[in-house]
Amino acid sequence: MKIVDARVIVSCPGRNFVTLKVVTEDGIHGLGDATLNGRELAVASYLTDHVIPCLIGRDARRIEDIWQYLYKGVYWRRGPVTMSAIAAVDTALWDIKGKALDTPVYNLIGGRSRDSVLVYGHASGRDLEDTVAAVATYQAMGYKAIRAQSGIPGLASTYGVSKGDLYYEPAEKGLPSESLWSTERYLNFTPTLFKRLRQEFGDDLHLLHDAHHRCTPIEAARLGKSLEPYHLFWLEDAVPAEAQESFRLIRQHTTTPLAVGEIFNTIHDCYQLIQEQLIDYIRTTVVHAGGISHLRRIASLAELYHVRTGSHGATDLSPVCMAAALHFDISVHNFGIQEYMRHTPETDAVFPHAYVFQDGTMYPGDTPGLGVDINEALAATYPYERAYLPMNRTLDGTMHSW
Ligand code: EZ4
Ligand code: CO
Repeated sequence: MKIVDARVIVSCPGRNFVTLKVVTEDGIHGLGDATLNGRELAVASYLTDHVIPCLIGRDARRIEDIWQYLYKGVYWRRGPVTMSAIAAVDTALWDIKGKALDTPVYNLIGGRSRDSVLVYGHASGRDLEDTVAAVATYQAMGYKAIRAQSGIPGLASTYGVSKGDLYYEPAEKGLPSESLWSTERYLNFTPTLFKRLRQEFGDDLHLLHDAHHRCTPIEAARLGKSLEPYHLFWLEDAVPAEAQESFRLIRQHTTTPLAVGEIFNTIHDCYQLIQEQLIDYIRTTVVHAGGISHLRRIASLAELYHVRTGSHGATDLSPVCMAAALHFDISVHNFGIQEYMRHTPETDAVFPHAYVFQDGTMYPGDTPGLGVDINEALAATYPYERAYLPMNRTLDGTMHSW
């Protein structure tokens, strides 16, 4: 089953997506997401200029060999650009294998371990009251797990807070904007928010929170400790995670469950966190951590240490990644939760898919392969538009961790 064609499709149906389409001599095609927020064209070039020429003529059935060929066979290993490109190839090959064998991808990777996949949605508001209302809206939509982010008193804008509608897209067209940040104000306000949410919604609703890598370890420890009475499902990205040992300090001070890893690319970024049991959830994703094949290796290591999966699923992870994530989630034993930020109707029209949301959970569908496709003609009507996430400075103008 030779690969006869592969091409990269860049499209902007509301936000930029990079999609790899691989075609075999039998006429089967597979898709892989290769979107790297704000650096999309780097991955597109990596694939088009350096990977695709080496793929043509290879046997699409040899997923593991092709993964190792693109990883071990190349001098430059790891990094988000490389690993997103490898992920796209790997995902497309699993899609092809499923179609060739006429079965959903989850059946190729152990079969279903559960009936459906628990997901969490993003509720946010400009202030506390607004956030309470947003959580109520998500609960009414059926969500059993909700991430709550709020504007902070004294700060003009806060990352993660929607401008008010369901389809929140954090990347902004044009050059990056800059926001002002104060960890002190954030740490003073956040326990008040969760106290109120527990009063309002009771104990059963799962509440999550994302600190977006903005605290130092001791600040994160204080945050985790101050949130303990409100028993969060998790506190995400409490610190920038280049230094895995930062989590030792946080762990010594708090029982709030910790999640990290949406920007990790390989098992090498998280094996220490997992083996020392410094985290509870690993957030690596199909698209940014080397595809379904590598994500399964991370999950297998995590399972040994009681760490569960909680893959990133923001809007910059395309419906192709979302479909692949759901096949992974439903099959892997130590699944925890899946992030699910709804894509816009424009995006969903470009990527018709079999997965569905119902009662706070998702199901990947039973279509052979991943159950997702791309409408190339429609994709072509949305050309690439430069866009970035906002940046962050402290109140005195110093650049702060993203
Ligand atoms: O900042 O997807 O958990 N979700 C998040 C997202 C990320 C963006 C980065 O590309 O943190 O909003
Ligand atoms: Co996050």
